[in-house]
Amino acid sequence: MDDGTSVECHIKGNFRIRGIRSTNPVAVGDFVQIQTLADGTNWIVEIEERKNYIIRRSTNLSKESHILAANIDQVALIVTVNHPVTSTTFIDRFLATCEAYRVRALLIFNKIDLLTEDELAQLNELRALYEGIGYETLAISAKSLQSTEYRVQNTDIFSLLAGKTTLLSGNSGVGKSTLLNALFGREMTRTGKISDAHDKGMHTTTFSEMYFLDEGAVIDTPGIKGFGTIDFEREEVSHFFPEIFKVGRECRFGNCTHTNEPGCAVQEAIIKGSIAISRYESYLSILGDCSESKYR
Ligand SMILES: Nc1nc2c(ncn2[C@@H]2O[C@H](COP(=O)(O)OP(=O)(O)OP(=O)(O)O)[C@@H](O)[C@H]2O)c(=O)[nH]1
Ligand SMILES: [Mg+2]
Ligand SMILES: [Zn+2]
Repeated sequence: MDDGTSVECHIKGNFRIRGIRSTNPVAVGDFVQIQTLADGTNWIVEIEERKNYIIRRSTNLSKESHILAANIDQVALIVTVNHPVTSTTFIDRFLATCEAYRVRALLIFNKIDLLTEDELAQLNELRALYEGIGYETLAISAKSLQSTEYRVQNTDIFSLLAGKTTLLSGNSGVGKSTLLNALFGREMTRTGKISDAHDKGMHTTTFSEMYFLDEGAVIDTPGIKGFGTIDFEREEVSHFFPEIFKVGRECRFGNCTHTNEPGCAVQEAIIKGSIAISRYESYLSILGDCSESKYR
């Protein structure tokens, strides 16, 4: 409620938002109107227009989409170089969606305390790659944030989140809930173990919840596996990869898809090494989704 208290609300089974087929018609971050009936039950009767939202398909081929959160100022994508491994395809699909919905995205590399020297080198390469494209990145150990000494030496995370509504997202087990608890300095929500056999998270967080800081708010969400992009047109996919878009303006053909056209500046940049192959592969994988959706 406006006064900061919470109430339990019901929602009618057939409640759907115009135009969006989503598994969750009401998402965390939504502003809603509620009505209280004579029996004391509260019902959501209207969802106010969203400033923005982040949406994904649960699997690339599924028709149902899922709204991760609405009315947010930024997304903090929590990623881990290892334990578990976050794939660059996952990162890039997420970032492309943030670009498409015009939401600022930060990349937070977590669990740096667990990384080997080689993995730390990999971390630095990834940070340089994404910083080069224009994304802000941070490397932290959410677990170490529990110690006061580490907290005072690592205040960047606090300044990045202050005064904003931030969605925490990422694969299961990367430490979203651990980070949330560390930010608050106490156990706000449950954290889970990483499975010994697969080095993967176990989906400990099962629903999304918003937590209010003195200034701003943080939304903890369940870990997600794949990230299917929604309704991108083939021609616009490159708009969501800032560095590919920039170079693509030099291509011979205005409608170049940067796949096999002659005079493609993007292909040249990949050969020269100024566009990362991992980013190009992610771009191609989203183009692949677009052609699949045509035959659906
Ligand atoms: N060593 C180390 N372990 C961490 C760190 N952050 C989280 N962990 C551990 O990783 C495991 C998973 O952390 P969670 O916070 O539950 O992960 P999550 O991203 O919320 O996972 P889901 O809720 O399943 O999506 C726990 O055992 C944490 O203690 C870190 O910075 N360093
Ligand atoms: Mg969690
Ligand atoms: Zn091209």
